[in-house]
Amino acid sequence: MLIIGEKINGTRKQVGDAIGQRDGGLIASLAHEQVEAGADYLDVNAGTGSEREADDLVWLVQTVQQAVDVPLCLDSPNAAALELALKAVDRQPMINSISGEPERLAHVLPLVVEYQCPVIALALDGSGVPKTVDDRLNIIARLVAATRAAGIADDRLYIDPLIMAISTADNAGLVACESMRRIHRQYPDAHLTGGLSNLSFGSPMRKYINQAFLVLALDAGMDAAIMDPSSPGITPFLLAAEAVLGRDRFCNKYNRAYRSGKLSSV
Ligand code: THG
Repeated sequence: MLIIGEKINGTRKQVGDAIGQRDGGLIASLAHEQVEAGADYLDVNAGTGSEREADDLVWLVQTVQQAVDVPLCLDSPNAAALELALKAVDRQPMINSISGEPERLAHVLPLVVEYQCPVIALALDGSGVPKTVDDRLNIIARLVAATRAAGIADDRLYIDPLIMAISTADNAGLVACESMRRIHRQYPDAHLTGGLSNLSFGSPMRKYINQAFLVLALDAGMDAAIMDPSSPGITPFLLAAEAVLGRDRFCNKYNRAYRSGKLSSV
């Protein structure tokens, strides 16, 4: 599983305040914490579409890059902010995201082509949150038609079914898993991602829900998760589930983690 660390997100109060005050220390510590816990990419999200978003995102990029060496997942619907962030990165990032929203597709897709980077394709269009699995598949079909027409190979796509919270829709986990299964069958070369902890928004003891969902999502074909790798207990769970599902050759990763003491801190 490719791990995209979720914690540098301006919609979280503490991070939003740090961005506003240009408090690089807090951002650097979140970067270190997630990389030490196994993040392959760090998601950077400045917050909610303010006029300052471009400045904020570029500052986040610079601050995170000074702290750690992993590539970034540039999380913004705003093409102008993404473009400035793309100019500021040291190593090839992932773009988060394109969607079926016409404006966003028209402005962000050319950046994906120009910078040749991997991109998250989100099952969202202009008509609100898709309700059913079919709605999601229809949006993704239109998006994949657009990326293919732009010459983007399917294996550069990280398709995201748009994971919702079980506290507001009790079938949200089922819809996410079924969508991933069908996307995987239909686009076998594409990757599958999503915001793992979206599912537990509004629930108590979120880590248990995140852990259960991680296992089911892995089984449904997810191979890249936007998640918090520093959440207590999640890493042993992830490694064990990968081994159980035959996605850890000779159980090498699991055994190595055991030998280096990473399985003992549940
Ligand atoms: N798809 C894509 N990008 C995304 C999302 C997605 N980016 C944003 C979001 N969803 C994923 N990132 C987060 C970041 C933080 C949280 C949830 C999703 C969150 N954090 C809790 C907090 O701030 O306290 C702690 C989480 C926990 O308790 O486990 O909720 O869906 N493409």
